[in-house]
Parts: sequence; C-alpha cells; structure tokens
Amino acid sequence: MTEPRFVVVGHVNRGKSSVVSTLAADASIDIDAMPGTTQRCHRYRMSVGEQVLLEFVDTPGFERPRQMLAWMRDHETHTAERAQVVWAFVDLHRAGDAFPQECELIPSILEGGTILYVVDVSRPPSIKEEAEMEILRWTGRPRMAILNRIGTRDHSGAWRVVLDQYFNLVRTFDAQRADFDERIKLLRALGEVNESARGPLDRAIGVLKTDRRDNLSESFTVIAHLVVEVLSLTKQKRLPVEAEPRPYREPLATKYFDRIRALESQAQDRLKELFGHGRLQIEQDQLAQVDDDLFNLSLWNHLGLTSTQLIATGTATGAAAGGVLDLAVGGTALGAAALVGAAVGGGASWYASRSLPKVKIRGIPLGGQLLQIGPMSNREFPWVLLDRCLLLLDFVSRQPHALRGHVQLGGSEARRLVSGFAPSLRNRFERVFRCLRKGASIEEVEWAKIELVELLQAWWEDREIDSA
Ligand SMILES: Nc1nc2c(ncn2[C@@H]2O[C@H](COP(=O)(O)OP(=O)(O)OP(=O)(O)O)[C@@H](O)[C@H]2O)c(=O)[nH]1
Ligand SMILES: [Mg+2]
Repeated sequence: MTEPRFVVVGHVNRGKSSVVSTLAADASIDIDAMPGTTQRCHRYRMSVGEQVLLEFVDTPGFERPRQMLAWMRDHETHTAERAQVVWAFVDLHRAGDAFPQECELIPSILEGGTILYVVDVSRPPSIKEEAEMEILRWTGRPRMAILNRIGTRDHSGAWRVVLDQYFNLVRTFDAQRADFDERIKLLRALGEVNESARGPLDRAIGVLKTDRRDNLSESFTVIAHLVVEVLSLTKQKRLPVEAEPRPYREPLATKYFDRIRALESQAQDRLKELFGHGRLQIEQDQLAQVDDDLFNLSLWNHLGLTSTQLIATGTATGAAAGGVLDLAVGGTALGAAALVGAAVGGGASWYASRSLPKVKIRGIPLGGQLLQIGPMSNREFPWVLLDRCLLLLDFVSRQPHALRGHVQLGGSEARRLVSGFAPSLRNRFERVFRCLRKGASIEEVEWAKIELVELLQAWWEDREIDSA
C-alpha cells in the first residue's frame, strides 16, 4: 500500500458514509436515513487524473460492541498485546454470524489504517459507543474523532469530555455543509494524528488545490463561451418573395429560444461535472420563452442587476457617470428610475431595450425574404444569464458531496451575485455585452471570450480575498 488509508468507523447510522463522501468528494456513495445502509467495507480512492492520493474506507457500523469488548477482556494477556487480541477475536468469529459487522470493519484498521471515528452529537454518548471507543483504543492505531450533528440537539460538551480520553484529536466536521476549505482543514488535521501520513497528505492537498484552480478556470471559460454564443446567436429562415412570412415567425423564435436553453443546459451540465456533482438534480426556472413578458416574469426581478444598476450601467457613458446616476436614482421606484435612464441614455428608449428580440424580415439580393431573430437585443438578458451561471458555479463549487436529492436554485429568495459587482467591473461586462448585441465580428467575438474569462477570474479572486 503506498497511499495512506483512513478508515471511517462509528455506530450504525451516524454519518460515516456522509463523511467519506464529502472528504473523498465522491457523490456515488450510498447515504440513507435507514440504519445499516453500509454492510460491507468500501474503499474510495481520492485521485486526480491517474494519481491516487489517499484511500478512504467506508465501513458498516458496530452492532455488538459490548459483547465484543467483553470477549476481548476475557482473553486479555497484557497491555502490549491488545491488538493481537483484537485480531484473535476477528479470526475466531469471521466464519460465524454473531459479529458480521465487527469482523468486516476491524481488519481495515488493523492492516494499517488511521481511524476516523464519527459520532452524532445530537445524541448523548451511550454505553455502546464507549465500548466502541475502547475497542478502537485496543487496536493501537492512530485515531481521530469527528463530531457530526444529524439532529437539532447538541451534546457536544458531553462528547468532548469522553472523546478526549480515547482520541489523539477531536474535530467538528459537518459532512452536509463542509466546503472545500473545511475539507482541506480536516485533511491537514489527519496529518497531526498520523505523522507518517503527513507527507502524502500535504501532497494531496497541493494536488487538490491545483485541481480546484484548474476547474474554476475551465468554468470561467465555459461561462464566457456560453454568454458569447447565446448573445450572438441568430436564427434565419429564407422564404420566397411571394411567401407570407407571418406563419414562420413563431417557429423561428421557438427554435431560437430552444437553442438558448440547450446551450445553457449543456454549460450547466459541464459545470456540475467539473465539480463532481453530475448526479445532483438542480432545478432552475426556465430561461426565456417566446412569449415572456419581462415586466411580469418574476424570474427577471430577482436575478441580474437591479433596475437602478441596469440603467446606471452602460447607458450613461463611463464608470463615473454610472456612479453619479446610481446615487441620483437610488431608492426611487422603477418608473422614475426608468425615466432617468431614458433621459441619460440620450434618447434611446430604455423600455424598448427590455423586450426580447423580434423576428425581422429583410429582402435579400437574389430575391426572396430573410426572416431573422437575434442577436439578443434585451439588455437585462445577459445579466440574468450570467447570474444564473454564477449561482450554479457558486453552488457546485462549494457543495459537499454528501448532499443528495433535488436542489432548487434561483428561486425568489436567491441572492443576486452580479448586482454585487463593483460599478467599474459592471461597466466592463456591459462593454462586452454591447459589442455582442450589435452583432460582433469574428475578432470581436474572440476578444469578448478572453475579456469575459478575465473579468470572471478577477471577480472570483476579489470575492475569495474578501471572504478570507
Ligand atoms: N442534517 C444532517 N444529516 C446528516 C449529517 N450526516 C449524515 N446525515 C444524515 O444521517 C443519515 C445517515 O447518514 P449515513 O452517512 O448514511 O450514515 P452511516 O453512518 O454511513 O450509516 P450506516 O451505513 O447505516 O451505518 C442520512 O439520512 C444522512 O443524510 C449531517 O451532518 N447533518
Ligand atoms: Mg454508511
């Protein structure tokens, strides 16, 4: 065995599999409210590419620890040989059916594992659990206890007093909430418990950090490409000169919006996959539809920029003017804000700029008509699209892998991320959006992608610094 092994043990149904899932960033592990979900030991290798970094073993819970400990005490020789007594217990009972769980989990520990003992602090310590801890002490292996909390009550004070007597280190770890940094902290703590694992753990932490940086970079590229592709998307239909164009409008618009949704969904799948959340069901309201009325659609009111910010961004020229306008209209009702916006915008109708693109008809040189929809003329749209992507990225890049089931993102309680952008950053984004709105050249499209990646990277780094 080259990579260090960490064996996660504890009583039945205390969150062992959840801890393994979050630590190993593996969403495929079975987690369930039913006790006895894990019946056999499962090894999970934490790897990046071909490189195996660490091994975690998920185990079944102890079922008859008091009887096991009683047998061990009856057969004790002297303190230095307690581990041999534990082995002798397994050897004797392996073939029988009195202690299947114990015989399954103990060998992984005795064969060189570091113990992570998981307790649920919403219940007080029990006699059974004291027996488990004593058995673990007899193995002589390095060990750490993890305080997990499944229910609402908190007995962590009582637990600490007990755990300090049996374990080299006690740490709190919420398997259902821990983010990347908390995961790293726990891995570092494991190096304190088992010094021989410190080198591999430090290497693993370094590889995980680089991997996360790479995944974030790729996410910014995915988002930048999506935004550019969606905003510059057009759909066209050629018709003979004598054809009546009206019946062709709606199908063309439907195709256009279907394509936008498909592009967004592909990008979202990629973001989920990059952070190992491919299986997570994440629901969001649908993006635009043919007949969306932007003023009535609730989705548009809580994502993207606020009306005030939207007016201030790019309608006025430059960041300074935007700042002044922000102050001038701050707190006024939407109508008043819109009027100010329209006035500052130099006559361009701000209301008109909020509608979704209409199908336009043009004559074409060799005869006939060309129906075209796009590029996206709506000024709010890129901000909503960007907000949706960032909400998802923020979510999948932070969520622990013990999380299961359905998640609703972007509901009415969703916090906007883009509205937290500094005005100067907002204006730089708006410059890119404006360029795409008017129909960008190939060179401009390339510039837009690079610029967006750079802006997203800068925003993320600033935020990380702020939250550190
Ligand atoms: N709220 C909350 N629930 C948790 C937490 N950890 C685990 N659970 C829930 O507790 C239940 C048991 O979790 P598992 O991870 O399957 O526990 P286990 O110890 O592996 O269980 P067995 O394999 O049956 O021994 C599941 O319903 C989890 O969702 C936690 O930190 N917070
Ligand atoms: Mg389990």
